[in-house]
Amino acid sequence: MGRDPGPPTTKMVAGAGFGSAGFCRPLLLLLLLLLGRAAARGGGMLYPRETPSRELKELGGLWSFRADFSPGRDAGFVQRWYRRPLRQTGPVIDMPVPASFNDITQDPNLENYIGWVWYEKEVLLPLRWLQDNFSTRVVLRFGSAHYYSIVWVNGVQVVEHEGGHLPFEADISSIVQGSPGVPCRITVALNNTLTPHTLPPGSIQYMDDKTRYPKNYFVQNIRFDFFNYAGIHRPVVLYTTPSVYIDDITVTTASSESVAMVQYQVSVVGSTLYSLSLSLRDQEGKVVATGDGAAGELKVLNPNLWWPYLMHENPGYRYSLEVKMQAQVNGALLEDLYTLPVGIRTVHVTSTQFLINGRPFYFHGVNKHEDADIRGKGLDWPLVMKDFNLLRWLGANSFRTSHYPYAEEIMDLCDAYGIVVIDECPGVGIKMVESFGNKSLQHHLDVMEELIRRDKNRPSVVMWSVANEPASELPPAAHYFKTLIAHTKALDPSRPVTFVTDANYALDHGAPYVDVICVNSYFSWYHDPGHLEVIPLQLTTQFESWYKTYQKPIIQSEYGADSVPGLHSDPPLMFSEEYQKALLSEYHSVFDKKRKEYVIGELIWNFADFMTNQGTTRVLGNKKGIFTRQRQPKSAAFVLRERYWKIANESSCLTPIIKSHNLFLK
Ligand code: BDP
Repeated sequence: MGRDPGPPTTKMVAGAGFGSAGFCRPLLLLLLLLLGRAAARGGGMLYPRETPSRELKELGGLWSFRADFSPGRDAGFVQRWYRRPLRQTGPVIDMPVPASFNDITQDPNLENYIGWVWYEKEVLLPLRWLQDNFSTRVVLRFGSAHYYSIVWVNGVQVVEHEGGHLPFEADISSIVQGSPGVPCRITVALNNTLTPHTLPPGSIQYMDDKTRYPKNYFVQNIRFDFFNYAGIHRPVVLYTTPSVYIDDITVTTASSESVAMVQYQVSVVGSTLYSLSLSLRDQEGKVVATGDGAAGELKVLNPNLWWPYLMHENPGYRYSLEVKMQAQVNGALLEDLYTLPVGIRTVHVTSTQFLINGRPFYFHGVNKHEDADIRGKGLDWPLVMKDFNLLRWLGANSFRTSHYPYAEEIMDLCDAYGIVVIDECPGVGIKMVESFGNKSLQHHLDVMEELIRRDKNRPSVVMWSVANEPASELPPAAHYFKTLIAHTKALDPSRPVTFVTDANYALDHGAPYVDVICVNSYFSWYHDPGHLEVIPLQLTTQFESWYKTYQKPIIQSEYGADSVPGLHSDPPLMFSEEYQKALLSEYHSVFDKKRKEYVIGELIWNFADFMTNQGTTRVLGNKKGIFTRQRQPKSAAFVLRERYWKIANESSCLTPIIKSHNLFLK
């Protein structure tokens, strides 16, 4: 049942790939030398929040920007652009942050650029951050930047980070506190080159046949199906903490109907002499439990549980855990306060069910992408809100963060609205044998560590996905996934772990280690194109083979068909809206039989159309969205909406409430 992935997705780097603007081997060497140096650091990565002891300054807006078009793409390092204002090094343009840089200008060379780009912002810091005898700590934090980042402040390198989609930060106090009143110049060098050991992997291929390609011509090969957008994709902030501060908080929850236990662990950095006190408040502001010390348990009587959307009249209930740290430093009292939203819920997997708070949960949802016109993968609030409104309109209760971690701001809304998440790391397109070696594995372990550090306290996250469609039929996949999944479970024993497969059930070397089988299939699309009549048999066989082999619950983690909006055909032909609808309906009739047994979810591919590399099967991107890239519904969206609301109404004991929500949402 494995799908032939076809030829590698190859991006021809128009203009940027040859001649004087070429990307020569030394640059790749520079990146290869750097890769791996920026391993996951210890400590926490709490989301920056304003509290009585912490201030926040957002650095969004226009930054100076310069792509390094020098032949080796290394002029920025040779000439040390970070040493002076970027505008003094050559021509700069204004670039919005957060956003991908690719689609902002009219320049195709920038759209397809591969190599180092430079960003810069000058900021003035409030004097009070700099004048209190070093008792304030100033931190510079990036929500994400794609792919490899090096950051300088006033010409001093402060952090290096490998990988997009996850946050990184640097304590810059010692640099800025020496010079109050002087603007703080933040310079970022970013490289979007992918190698066999990055996540996702990729490779640069030099085309040396002089009869067919100009000198120095190269392409970047990737084996994943979305555009490799690059830039500073998520918010950049400066925030403060006291010099002794709450570095990390870990919360896990257990509950019965009448009592819940909230286990906590708090780590403090900067001193060993401190005291900690904790209060848990409900949404009315009432303190329901208190505790102290770095680890302990809070007992909550008659808890309000965190329920998924459409499973309760008040989904997404979160308490506030207020953590207060006090320390004596040089005779002065330092106090740090941090408030963490906490949802109380449990997750269990049996051989046929996925249980949330002990009740069977059926995933009726979507796969998404962070993707939109112009901004690419940049966080954009209007788009985020529109997507959540569409999800709820659709009656979707869940999504998978295909194929990388999404912005923390998006995850916050999942927590708040009760949208259940399968949280996927950027392990997509792992197809080459060399991507299963130790170097790749070590990086993958680091990425899981960074992802879990970031999202471990989120009630919406019910399962980790360590990869999408790797070549798990290759023998080295056995050791790779055994190690990776064991590591993930050791980091977080409270959640099930999966990866998403399209391999044949009998050949998959990773499946023995997962808790839930997540399988993608494209019957009557990539296989037997045009033959809708084969779906019932092939899909039934797929489910039965997997279940017989593993006796684990199954999620149909992708299925779908491209449709060009406005293209109609009856009888349905491929790429028409009717074909997309008909294909979904064929799948649905099988899901309806198997969800009475062990199928625990269906996630459509995809929520919305999205940009990919150019290729003969892509029409301005992938068109398998049930919404267009501009978030307008195709006919299939209405089919899915009928279905999701029907399933929600059938499976809930809160039918009257859901019905009234339904009316409201209509
Ligand atoms: C699946 C991939 C997904 C693709 C989809 C497709 O997981 O990333 O976009 O196929 O081809 O195999 O539409």
